Amino acid sequence: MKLPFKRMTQTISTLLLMIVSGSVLAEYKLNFQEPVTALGQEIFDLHMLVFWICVWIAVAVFAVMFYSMYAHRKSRGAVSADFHENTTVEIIWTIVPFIILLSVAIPATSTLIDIEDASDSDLTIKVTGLQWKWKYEYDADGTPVSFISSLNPEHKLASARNSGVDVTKIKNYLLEVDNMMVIPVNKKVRLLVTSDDVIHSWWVPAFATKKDAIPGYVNEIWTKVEKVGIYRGQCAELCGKDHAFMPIVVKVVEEAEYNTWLAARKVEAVAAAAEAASDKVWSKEELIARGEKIYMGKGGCFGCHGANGEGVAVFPKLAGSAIATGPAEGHIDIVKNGKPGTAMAAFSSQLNDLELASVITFERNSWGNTASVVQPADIKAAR
Ligand code: HEC
Ligand SMILES: [Cu+2]
Repeated sequence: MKLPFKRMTQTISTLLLMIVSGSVLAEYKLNFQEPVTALGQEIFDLHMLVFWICVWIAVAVFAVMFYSMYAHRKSRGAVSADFHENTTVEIIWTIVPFIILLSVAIPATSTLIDIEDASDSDLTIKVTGLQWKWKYEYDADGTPVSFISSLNPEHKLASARNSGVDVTKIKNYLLEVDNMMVIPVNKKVRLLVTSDDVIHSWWVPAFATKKDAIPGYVNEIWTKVEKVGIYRGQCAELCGKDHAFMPIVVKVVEEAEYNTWLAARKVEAVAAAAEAASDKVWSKEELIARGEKIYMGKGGCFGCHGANGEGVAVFPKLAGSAIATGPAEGHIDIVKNGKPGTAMAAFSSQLNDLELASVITFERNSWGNTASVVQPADIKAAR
């Protein structure tokens, strides 16, 4: 009995300390994030309108209630009225709520129509939720440019129990990605949101943009950001073990900078496709070096299999594992096609042949594993 009570008092005093201490107060802010889109402002204003209507209703109702309890109390000899069916009262309590409802419904409907209106957009980006990262696809004058945006691995590693890292010292903790989504300022950007596995939700509070990413459906939203800057959000739909680790970072830049960025991405995309398609035979070292980057980055393999192949929680270790040290075919098969019904996804849609060969070779030749090298040609043969 004693211990829980002590813990409870400790928790309460810690909470009080947190509220009182200045450093926490500095980050403690009520209400929505400051909107940087006109639509966000509209939603914010609607929210404030409804909020104040609720506040004034509460004030009025409680004022009447407390006054009545005080003024008509029994000790003063108050006797309850016993009238039945008072037409005046009934008309008032029908009309007043009706007016209140109208005053909310009209602005709410107009805002809702604006939220849904993705017409006349300047560009379209496809956003796909994956466990646990986001994929962004752009159209660069007919050339598809796509990349995966995942949590900075250092943040992920720091988040582990006993990591020894003081996460309060990490800037934008768990809100930092390797590849930011980039959009131009003052342009209407249409987003087509979907998912490859479970339901996720793409949410950037400063834009007031949020939409569920549902496998098999393509949902449409739009945003038009009026201020250059970096904005952060998160997946807002509980989507499994690493739900808390799939942040969204959007960099809003001037149009010229956006065009330069997209052009550079286009060159990269063309080069990567050519590289993956070539029949080049890569050295083991080259493949391992590339593979490690994919393991720790784009592939996100370390999130389940551990930075040192040691396995995380229920996910299998790869150091010395039967598949990672066995015949290449089995290893290629599980990484390409995944294992249905488990958390092991099919990576053939996320990684090209060269990337698959690299990450597989890396796993086969790290943490004490010494298995065969896998070339892009081997992956192609297995496709
Ligand atoms: C979301 C968690 C998750 C991620 C991310 C993940 N895996 Fe897996 N992986 C699993 C699970 C679960 C299994 C076990 C499947 C089973 O039941 O056989 C597995 C099995 C494997 C195996 C077979 C291990 C053995 O010997 O049984 C290999 C190899 C593998 N994964 C490679 C990868 C690679 C490469 C990546 C990154 C491109 C990756 N995994 C990313 C969850 C994950
Ligand atoms: Cu998610």
